[in-house]
Amino acid sequence: MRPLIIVFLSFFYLTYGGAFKNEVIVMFKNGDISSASSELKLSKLSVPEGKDIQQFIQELKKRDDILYAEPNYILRALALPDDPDFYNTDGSPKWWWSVINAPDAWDVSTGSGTVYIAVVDTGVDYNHPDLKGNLWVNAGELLNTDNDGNGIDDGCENGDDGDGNGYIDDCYGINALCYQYQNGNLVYNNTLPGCSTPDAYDDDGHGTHVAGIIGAVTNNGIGVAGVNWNVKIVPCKFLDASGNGSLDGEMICLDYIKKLKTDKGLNIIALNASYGGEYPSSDIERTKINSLTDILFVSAAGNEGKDNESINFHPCNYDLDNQICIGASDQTNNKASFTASLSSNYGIFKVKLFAPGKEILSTYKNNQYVLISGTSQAAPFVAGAAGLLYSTDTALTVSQIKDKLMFSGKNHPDKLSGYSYTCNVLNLYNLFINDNEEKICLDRIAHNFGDTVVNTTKTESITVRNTGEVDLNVSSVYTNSGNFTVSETCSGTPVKSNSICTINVSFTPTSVNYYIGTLFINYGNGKTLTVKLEGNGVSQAETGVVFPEVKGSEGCRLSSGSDFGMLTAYILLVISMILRRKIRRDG
Ligand SMILES: [Ca+2]
Ligand SMILES: [Ca+2]
Ligand SMILES: [Ca+2]
Ligand SMILES: [Ca+2]
Repeated sequence: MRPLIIVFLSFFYLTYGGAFKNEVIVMFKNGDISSASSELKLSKLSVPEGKDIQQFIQELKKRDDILYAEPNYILRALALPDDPDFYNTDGSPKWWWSVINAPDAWDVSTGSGTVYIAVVDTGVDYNHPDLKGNLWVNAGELLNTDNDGNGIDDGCENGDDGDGNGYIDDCYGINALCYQYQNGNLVYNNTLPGCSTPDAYDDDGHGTHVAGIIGAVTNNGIGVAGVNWNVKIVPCKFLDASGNGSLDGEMICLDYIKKLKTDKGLNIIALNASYGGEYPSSDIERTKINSLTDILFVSAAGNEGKDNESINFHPCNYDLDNQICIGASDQTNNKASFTASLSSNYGIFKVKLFAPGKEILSTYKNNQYVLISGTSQAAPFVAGAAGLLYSTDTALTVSQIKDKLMFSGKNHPDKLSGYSYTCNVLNLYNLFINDNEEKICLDRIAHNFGDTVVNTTKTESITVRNTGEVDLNVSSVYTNSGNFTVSETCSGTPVKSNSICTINVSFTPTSVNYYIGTLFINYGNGKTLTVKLEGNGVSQAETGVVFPEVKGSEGCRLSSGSDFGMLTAYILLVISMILRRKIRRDG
């Protein structure tokens, strides 16, 4: 594909641009191209200072001795990995790699072994051959001896804190289930439930799957590809062999990751949090996440098909500056359905970006590969993308990385309006370009005004957000029905990136009738987004029903008093990991 595109550009570069150096390649006529033995003589000329490359080419073409003159186009290695499970049987990449345009992104960067990403989860199978090379190993804990010959470095099983960082035998991260907070201290106790190993060995598989999406060893001829071909994954386990954990375990992991960054200097730039639960906002959890300075906390939106604007889903809903919450999309860039009853959670403020999360193939415990669906799978695509972006520019701040991830995504306002803040789906290649596509996202894609008395008016505001990196230009807004009228602040004035404008739509039924209409929003040089409108015209008599007052039930109210011992309450709340549908890979 790529060579064909380059030929195309060489004919149409005046219109289409294309990447080239400020140099011109010329082919001379005196090379006698009719002679098969003759070499075609080429020369590379720098464009003279102050001269436009197109002008320079036109001048060269007028010379009698020059046959062709063209810009010196930049060609890149066509990075496609050799991992067999990167491809479908027909040779095309798996859909999720195509949707996020990974092959083009990998021409720019395949990651860096000096970039660290934390996976706080069920652990990681650190013996998996498709992960091992991309896992961080705590060298300070190793003794490089194996006196009992069991294949495990003695430093990883001698019960000593070899590097003095406060954690026993943490060669491959820690298992937070082996620790408990006592009087402000963290105490190690290997008899605690779930403490099968002191390190973050994965006895479930979920964390291993997440880690493979972020950074399976790629182009190694086996298994799957990862967003980063090179990266260092730092695991911390707080979810048990059933995928369940609690807030105290999560806090132990967040402390551990923070210490590795501040005390050991590991360049951890993102933390993947593919877990969550419906529980009230926790000041402790919020404070700890917020204290992860210079680390992007990537959380999953949840798998219950719920609106996170109306439920307490945490940690997604903290919506902190150093946090980004991710929904799951499918092959068609729609909000993903996982089963008949389960689908991605959503939210017009809380869920910032969508990423692939349906039947994703990745690494699994015990040297396996499996397909799993969920927002647990979507989040690590984004955590991985943060690492890939950072690998090309280590001056980027967390806030810059977050903005780039959000606003460089591929815009699908017809599918994701009402479901996310940006209506964008992660796009790896766009991370590396100045993306000048105009993007839009509405807070809904349809509105029903309901019963409305004839010849009265109901008005509803629709919020339009610019979710691209350039100004949004709305050229016109109108409806196709006189019963739906518009007043708006969008057209005529450019809307800045991440800013909003408002469209007020009014419904005035003129008879007892059911009305439908369409709102048209024209933007971005020829694009149109439509909103479905409906309303029911009723007579005054039909609306005369008086509803009885409904009183809240005292018994159902949640106590929020501090004397209740909220920390204890939270710790008792089970945080379950976000998934549960596993599909064993055939063969
Ligand atoms: Ca040993
Ligand atoms: Ca240690
Ligand atoms: Ca040790
Ligand atoms: Ca591989």
